[in-house]
Amino acid sequence: MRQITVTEHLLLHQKQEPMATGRLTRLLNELILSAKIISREVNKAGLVNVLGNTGEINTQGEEVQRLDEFANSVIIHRMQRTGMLCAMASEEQDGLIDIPERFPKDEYFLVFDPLDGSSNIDANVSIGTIFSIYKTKYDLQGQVELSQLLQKGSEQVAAGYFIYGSSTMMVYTTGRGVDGFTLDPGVGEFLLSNPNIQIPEQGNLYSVNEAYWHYWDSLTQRAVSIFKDPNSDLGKLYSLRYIGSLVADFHRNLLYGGIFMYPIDYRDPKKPKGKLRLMCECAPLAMVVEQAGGLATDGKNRILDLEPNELHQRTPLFIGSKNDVLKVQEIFEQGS
Ligand code: AHM
Ligand code: MG
Repeated sequence: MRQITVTEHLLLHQKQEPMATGRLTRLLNELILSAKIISREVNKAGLVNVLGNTGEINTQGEEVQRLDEFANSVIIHRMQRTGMLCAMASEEQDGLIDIPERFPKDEYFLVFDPLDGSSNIDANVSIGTIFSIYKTKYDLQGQVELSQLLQKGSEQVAAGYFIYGSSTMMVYTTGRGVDGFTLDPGVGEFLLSNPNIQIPEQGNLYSVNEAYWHYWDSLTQRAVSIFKDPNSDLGKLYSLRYIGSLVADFHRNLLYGGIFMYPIDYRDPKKPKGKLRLMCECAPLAMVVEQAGGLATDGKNRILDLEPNELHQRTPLFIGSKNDVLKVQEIFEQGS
């Protein structure tokens, strides 16, 4: 059987869109190239001794590791010269990333997490790059204002992730379902391996960091308990799977069915909060999961309907199989 490459797939989709200009396709192709470069470095990290911390701290107070920096700069370097973007935002940088004057600009806005799960790098655990693309009202004239760029997730025109695991995969959506591609290292191409991914309506897996149990409120505790209650009306006992690497946890649950949860906790009683970032982590995965037939909420509201007030806004996240997410939502709604 002839294998379809991701580039062919993008072009096929582009042809089906009467208004398509090919710019989004070109943008995604450039992102794919960036991911191939990151994948190569991730794979050889152990060999060339680039593992380990730089000792620097990123804008959100976390330790930056060398592969994070590398992935961040590869994406910025390649994407800024596409002529398709008016700005970018990265989990690794506090403010907007401007497109230098010498490069042409256009109306797309790219938000990305260059290497999510980077605390797992040293242990050879799967990590990933998450991306989200918006169209903006940028008029090609003056400066881009942050307020022009902050949009809810339902406005995304494309979203997805690359996972660097036992193989490297790309999973993406442009709003017409979700497709998965596996990188064939021999030919250097992503080949269609998981067409039209559908998440099972109900899963067998729940994924959450239960160490925070005592820092959750009683509603959150009830929501998590339901998955380990063999007599719950979900009708079965679930298994716990938690890697601590969002892309890897999400990807597994997308394929096998299940729910991933990162609720608000009260480790700092004065500042209860969720950890994951709305724009560069939650919204793109929410678009993917909805396109695959699943759901994503913050407990009460659809993630894709949340209006961001700032680039690095955080939100609680409950994402995965439809029935599992609805169950959690029911508990939060009953409790309030
Ligand atoms: P990062 O972007 O700094 O790598 O942090 C995000 C990661 C996610 O990949 C993962 O789901 C989560 O942090 C795990 O957090 P915790 O260790 O609190 O369970
Ligand atoms: Mg992250």
